[in-house]
Amino acid sequence: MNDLTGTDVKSVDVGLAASGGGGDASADTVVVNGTTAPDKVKVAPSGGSVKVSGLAAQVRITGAEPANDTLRIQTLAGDDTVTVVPAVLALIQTIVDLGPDE
Ligand SMILES: [Ca+2]
Ligand SMILES: [Ca+2]
Repeated sequence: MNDLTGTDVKSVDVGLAASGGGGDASADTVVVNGTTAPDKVKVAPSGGSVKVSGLAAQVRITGAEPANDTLRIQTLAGDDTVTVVPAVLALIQTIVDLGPDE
Protein backbone atom coordinates (compact mmCIF):
# COMPACT_ATOMS: atom_id res chain seq x y z
CA MET A 1 0.00 0.00 0.00
CA ASN A 2 1.37 3.38 -0.89
CA ASP A 3 0.87 6.73 0.68
CA LEU A 4 -2.65 7.87 -0.07
CA THR A 5 -2.20 11.53 0.76
CA GLY A 6 -4.12 13.59 -1.73
CA THR A 7 -6.55 10.86 -2.59
CA ASP A 8 -10.06 10.42 -1.28
CA VAL A 9 -9.26 7.10 0.35
CA LYS A 10 -9.64 7.46 4.09
CA SER A 11 -9.74 3.88 5.20
CA VAL A 12 -8.68 0.57 3.74
CA ASP A 13 -9.88 -2.83 4.87
CA VAL A 14 -7.63 -5.77 4.19
CA GLY A 15 -9.23 -9.16 4.69
CA LEU A 16 -6.85 -12.10 4.92
CA ALA A 17 -9.33 -14.81 5.81
CA ALA A 18 -10.33 -17.53 3.39
CA SER A 19 -13.45 -16.77 1.38
CA GLY A 20 -15.41 -19.26 3.46
CA GLY A 21 -14.17 -17.69 6.69
CA GLY A 22 -11.36 -18.78 8.93
CA GLY A 23 -7.68 -18.62 8.16
CA ASP A 24 -6.54 -19.46 4.66
CA ALA A 25 -3.26 -20.98 5.94
CA SER A 26 -1.23 -19.05 3.37
CA ALA A 27 1.48 -16.53 4.14
CA ASP A 28 0.22 -13.05 3.43
CA THR A 29 2.22 -9.87 3.82
CA VAL A 30 0.51 -6.53 4.18
CA VAL A 31 2.85 -3.63 3.42
CA VAL A 32 1.90 -0.19 4.64
CA ASN A 33 4.07 2.65 3.42
CA GLY A 34 4.39 6.02 5.09
CA THR A 35 5.63 9.22 3.57
CA THR A 36 9.06 10.81 3.23
CA ALA A 37 7.99 13.29 5.91
CA PRO A 38 7.98 12.41 9.63
CA ASP A 39 5.24 9.87 10.28
CA LYS A 40 3.64 8.96 13.58
CA VAL A 41 2.04 5.57 13.19
CA LYS A 42 0.18 3.47 15.72
CA VAL A 43 -0.63 -0.21 15.34
CA ALA A 44 -3.27 -1.46 17.74
CA PRO A 45 -5.72 -4.33 18.04
CA SER A 46 -9.35 -3.48 17.44
CA GLY A 47 -11.97 -6.13 18.10
CA GLY A 48 -9.93 -8.98 16.63
CA SER A 49 -8.64 -6.92 13.74
CA VAL A 50 -5.48 -4.86 13.52
CA LYS A 51 -5.74 -1.13 13.01
CA VAL A 52 -2.94 1.00 11.56
CA SER A 53 -3.57 4.68 12.17
CA GLY A 54 -1.66 7.90 11.76
CA LEU A 55 -1.19 7.81 8.01
CA ALA A 56 -3.36 9.41 5.33
CA ALA A 57 -5.61 6.37 5.29
CA GLN A 58 -6.47 4.15 8.22
CA VAL A 59 -5.80 0.50 7.50
CA ARG A 60 -7.76 -2.30 9.12
CA ILE A 61 -6.60 -5.89 8.75
CA THR A 62 -9.01 -8.70 9.49
CA GLY A 63 -8.58 -12.46 9.46
CA ALA A 64 -4.84 -12.38 10.07
CA GLU A 65 -3.12 -15.56 11.25
CA PRO A 66 -0.12 -14.87 13.47
CA ALA A 67 1.55 -18.09 12.30
CA ASN A 68 1.45 -17.10 8.63
CA ASP A 69 0.79 -13.43 8.09
CA THR A 70 3.05 -10.42 8.35
CA LEU A 71 2.38 -6.73 8.63
CA ARG A 72 5.26 -4.63 7.39
CA ILE A 73 5.28 -0.93 8.22
CA GLN A 74 7.73 1.10 6.12
CA THR A 75 7.85 4.73 7.11
CA LEU A 76 10.58 5.75 4.65
CA ALA A 77 12.60 8.91 5.29
CA GLY A 78 11.91 11.35 8.09
CA ASP A 79 12.00 11.20 11.88
CA ASP A 80 9.32 8.54 12.20
CA THR A 81 7.65 7.05 15.22
CA VAL A 82 5.89 3.71 15.10
CA THR A 83 4.10 2.40 18.16
CA VAL A 84 3.04 -1.23 18.14
CA VAL A 85 0.74 -2.28 20.97
CA PRO A 86 2.15 -5.65 22.15
CA ALA A 87 -1.22 -7.40 21.83
CA VAL A 88 -0.96 -6.91 18.06
CA LEU A 89 1.73 -9.57 17.97
CA ALA A 90 -0.86 -12.17 18.97
CA LEU A 91 -2.75 -11.30 15.78
CA ILE A 92 -0.07 -10.78 13.15
CA GLN A 93 3.72 -10.74 12.89
CA THR A 94 4.81 -7.14 12.71
CA ILE A 95 7.96 -5.76 11.13
CA VAL A 96 8.79 -2.08 11.44
CA ASP A 97 11.16 -0.47 8.95
CA LEU A 98 11.80 3.14 9.93
CA GLY A 99 13.56 3.88 6.68
CA PRO A 100 17.13 4.46 5.61
CA ASP A 101 17.72 7.35 8.02
CA GLU A 102 17.21 5.49 11.30
CA1 LIG B 1 8.51 8.96 7.00
CA1 LIG C 1 12.46 7.28 8.71
